[in-house]
Amino acid sequence: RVKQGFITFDHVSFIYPGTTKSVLSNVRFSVNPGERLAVIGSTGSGKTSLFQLIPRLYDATEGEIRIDHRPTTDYTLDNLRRSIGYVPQSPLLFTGTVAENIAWGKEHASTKEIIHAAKDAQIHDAIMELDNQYQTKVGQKGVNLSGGQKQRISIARALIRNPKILMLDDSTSALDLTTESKLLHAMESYECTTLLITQKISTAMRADRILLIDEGKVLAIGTHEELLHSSSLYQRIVTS
Ligand code: DUT
Ligand code: MG
Repeated sequence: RVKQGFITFDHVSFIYPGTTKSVLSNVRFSVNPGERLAVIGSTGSGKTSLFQLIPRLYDATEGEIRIDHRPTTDYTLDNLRRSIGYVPQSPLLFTGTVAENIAWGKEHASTKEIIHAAKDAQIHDAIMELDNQYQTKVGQKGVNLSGGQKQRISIARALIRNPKILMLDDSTSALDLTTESKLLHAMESYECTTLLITQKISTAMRADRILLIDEGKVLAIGTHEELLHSSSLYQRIVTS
C-alpha cells in the first residue's frame, strides 16, 4: 500500500482566540509519509500549540496545513481525527475500565487487539498487576495511576486505531530509558508518520529528523548531524 501521512505546514501563523500574542509565526515544513520527526524547543516555544493545529483542536490564524496534499479544512473533523492518534501532554482517562479506555474511539476492539496495543505501549505488565487487570476501573472514580501509566494507556489508545499519523506530546518523559527504547521500537511496526515532542536529545536523536522551534518560529529542521552544523542553539542544547 502507498504510504500515507504526508504533512505540510504552509506559512502557518497562530494566535489563540481572544489573545494578541503570536504563538506560531510563519511556520513551514513538511514531514514525509512514515517519517519520524522529533519536535524540540524550550518551554512555551509553541510545540503543543503546533500539535493542536493538526487535528484542528484550533485553526491556524494564517496559512494552511495539508495532510496528503489536502488542506485539513477539507476533511470532515471526524475523518481527520480518525486518521490521527494524538497523545496529549496531560492525557485524560474517563471513568471506566482500563480496557474501555484503551478501546475508546475504535469500534468493536477485540480483547486481543487491546492487549496487543497495551503491550506495544509498554503498559501491559503494569495492567496485569492491577487488582482487576484490564477490568480495573480508572478515571476520576477509579484507582490512581501515575502520570506515566496514564500516558502509556493513552499511547495504547492511539496505537489501537492504527493511525496514519501518530503524535506524542512529551509522552515518554516519565519512562526509564529501557522502557522508552522498547516503546519506540514497537512503534516502528506501525508504519505511520510520527511526530514526537520531547525534552530529551537522546530521544530526538532516534528520529529521522528534528524540528527545532523557538518563540513560535522554526529555527532548524534536519538530522542531528545537520543541526549540529547549522544551528548554534542546537549545539548549545546538545552540550548543555
Ligand atoms: N498559550 C496560550 N493559550 C493556551 C495555551 C498556550 O496563550 O491555551 C501560550 C503560552 C505560550 C505559548 O502559547 O506562550 C506556547 O505554548 P505551548 O503550550 O504551545 O508551548 P510548549 O512549547 O508546548 O511548552 P511546554 O514545553 O511547556 O509544554
Ligand atoms: Mg507543551
